[in-house]
Amino acid sequence: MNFGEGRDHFTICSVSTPMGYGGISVIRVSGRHAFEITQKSLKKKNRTFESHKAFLDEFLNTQTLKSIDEVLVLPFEAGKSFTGERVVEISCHGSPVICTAILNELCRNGAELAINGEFTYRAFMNDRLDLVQAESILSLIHSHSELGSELALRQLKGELSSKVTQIKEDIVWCLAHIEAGIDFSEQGITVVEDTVLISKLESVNAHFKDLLDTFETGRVLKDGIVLVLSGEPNVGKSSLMNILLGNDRSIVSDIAGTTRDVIREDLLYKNLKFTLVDTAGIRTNSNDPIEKIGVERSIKERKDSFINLVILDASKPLKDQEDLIFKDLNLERTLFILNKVDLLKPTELPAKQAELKAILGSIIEEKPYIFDDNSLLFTTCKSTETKQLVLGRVYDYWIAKFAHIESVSVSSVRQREELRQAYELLIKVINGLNSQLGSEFIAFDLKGSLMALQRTVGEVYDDQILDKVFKEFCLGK
Ligand SMILES: Nc1nc2c(ncn2[C@@H]2O[C@H](COP(=O)(O)OP(=O)(O)OP(=O)(O)O)[C@@H](O)[C@H]2O)c(=O)[nH]1
Ligand SMILES: [Mg+2]
Repeated sequence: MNFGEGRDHFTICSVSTPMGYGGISVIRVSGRHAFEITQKSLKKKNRTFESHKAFLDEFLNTQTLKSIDEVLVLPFEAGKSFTGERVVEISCHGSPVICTAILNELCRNGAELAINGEFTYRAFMNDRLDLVQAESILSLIHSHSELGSELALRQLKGELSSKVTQIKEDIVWCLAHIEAGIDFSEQGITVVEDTVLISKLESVNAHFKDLLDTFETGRVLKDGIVLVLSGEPNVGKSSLMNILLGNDRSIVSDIAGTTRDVIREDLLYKNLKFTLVDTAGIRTNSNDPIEKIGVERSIKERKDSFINLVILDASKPLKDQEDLIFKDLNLERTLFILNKVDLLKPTELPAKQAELKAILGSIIEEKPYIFDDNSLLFTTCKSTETKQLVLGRVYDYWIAKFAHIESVSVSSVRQREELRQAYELLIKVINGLNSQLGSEFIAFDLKGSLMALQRTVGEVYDDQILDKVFKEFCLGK
């Protein structure tokens, strides 16, 4: 069954605040009969339900005629509510017992219990918001940081949707002219020159590319920054993890191979969520099967990180490092940390830096690697200032390199996939125009691109997509 199938005519109800004990709870009722259903259980009969005007009343059990609670009732007329239908919000005292009793009563009066996301689904169906905005509500509820919720709010206000709409309008203009050109071709009339179409579509594509490039930013704001700490055993990965977190989450010892498994912990820094991942020390000469599994996991984790923090022991010759430490490393996203500098004299640091550059130069022969000074940091876990040093560098340099946190961004995989499809079809269209491909073929691809854009905002949709989007919502939303 598809989302909400056959339920359109139901008046639905649900608790919209978390189920638990608190100051108040809010129960939402939405549908054509929301006012009548609520009225049936109110003590005062024949109330006028005026939109946006709250009133106090007693909510009764209609069978026993006993009062369930004193409630504040806030009606919304159809067209003036979140769902677009008649809505009543009932604020009662925050108790699961009271909420359940009120829900039972509403159901007895003719309402149905809502399913997850059904209120937002109705808002979408009644054109109160588009699919991007519906998804942003989910992001807003689940965002882990202030910056994440800012992005979601900007999307909810329609910033991303309006960018998509601008692109769509340009494509519609081109499509209309191409189709008119097909109609008039027999009379030998040229409606628009190909050069005009090409230049218009190329400028559309440039905007498009910028929008697609924001995906990483969107993910960073929505899901946070994953930092994976890897390196040989005993270099101080777990010590650094603890310093960054400000607590003793990982076990630290001078025994090589202390950390066996992957340890994850979140922290907030400058309103962004970071996920730190401590891993088992990478070495190849161990016969311990459990440690070997740990090493495999460390290497896998590095592939999924936003930034790799590769920790090296600065007090030892760097040339003795396992080659594996540098293998399959995405150098564009690697910050080398030379730890334990407290064991070195400050005068020794430049030589260490040169040593690392030489190693990287010799190991990464196939791809010439330009060593950037921002890719290296000297640290000691003996100092608490190390936290600011590491996170500051990641934030100021690395995040700025890959994410533009001020811009509106695409944040869901679904949106990105639809937009990418639209973008690729547009490139095909431009190539077709450049090689004088028949107008019918060009129009076909341009329509495909337009459809993908319409799917992005939900102007056209398939039920499976709606199912996926709305089932992620919590009950009462
Ligand atoms: N002098 C000094 N010792 C450090 C520093 N950082 C860590 N250590 C010590 O180095 C040893 C190993 O530290 P860990 O943090 O457990 O190292 P690890 O990289 O997590 O090691 P494994 O879990 O075995 O892979 C401990 O005795 C730490 O106290 C540092 O900056 N300076
Ligand atoms: Mg460790």
